[in-house]
Amino acid sequence: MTRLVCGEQTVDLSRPQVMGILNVTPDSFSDGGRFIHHDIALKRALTMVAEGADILDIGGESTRPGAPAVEEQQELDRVIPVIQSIAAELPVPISVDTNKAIVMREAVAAGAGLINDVMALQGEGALAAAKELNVPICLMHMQGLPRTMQQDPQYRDVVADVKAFLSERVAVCLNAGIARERLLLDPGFGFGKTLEHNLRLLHDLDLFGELQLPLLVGISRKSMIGAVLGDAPADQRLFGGLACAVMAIERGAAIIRTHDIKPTADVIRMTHAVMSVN
Ligand code: YH5
Repeated sequence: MTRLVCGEQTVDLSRPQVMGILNVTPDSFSDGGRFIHHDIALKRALTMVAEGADILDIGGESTRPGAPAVEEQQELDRVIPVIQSIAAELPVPISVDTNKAIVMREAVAAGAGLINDVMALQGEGALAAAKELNVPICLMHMQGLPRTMQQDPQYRDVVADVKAFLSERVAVCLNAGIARERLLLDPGFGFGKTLEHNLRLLHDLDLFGELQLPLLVGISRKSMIGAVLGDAPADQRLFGGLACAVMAIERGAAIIRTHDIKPTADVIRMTHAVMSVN
């Protein structure tokens, strides 16, 4: 049985886990201005855990295509107080969705037990920070940078190229002294990928098993679902996202990152029950 040690908390990887997305950006938990209502964020966290979230992923920077970069201090101001209050109130592993070394350090000091980095520790000082912090790290693949990544992404072979990138980042981490047991991998759905690239990655997700590390998959509400379902808006992507979650788990995914906790938790339990028949 594999257990990820996330500071005070642990994550049981012998069954698929639900990572709930808690965005702490001005479009969520704010009055439209820059003030974040921490009490509302904490209530949302409580609901997410009650609905079946095994991990909460807290992010203060929008990495949606075209989103502006968030300044360091602003990201800290958004994310740290929320991590502190959730860590104090709830016995749930907290993941911090950031690519900045200073945010990683302060988040772990505030109670985060996992680093989720869409830049796979390529940011300035991120590798050294992650090594010292001694928590698990999710290394995600992205081609390009959020502002421009959806402008004509190209691959020789998307599965082979993404695998090669992740394999290289694992080697860099091992070289830096990060234990292999601390690493998780994510192909980065939607990050510098066309619809065809995303469909291929999910179709062939089992090939990432060769890397022999737990796989995290985030497809929830992403535009690949909207595109397949005839330009469905974000609030009409739930069932498409659940189909993707089932397929990801069948192909070996260990953690599903989602906005939709209860439906995803049910779908995961059902899929796992059938997969456990011997
Ligand atoms: C991920 O896949 N994604 S932030 C656009 C959407 C919907 C959702 C409406 N952080 C991932 O969730 N971390 C993000 O269209 C992530 N894996 C990991 N590990 C983007 C996001 C989203 C973007």
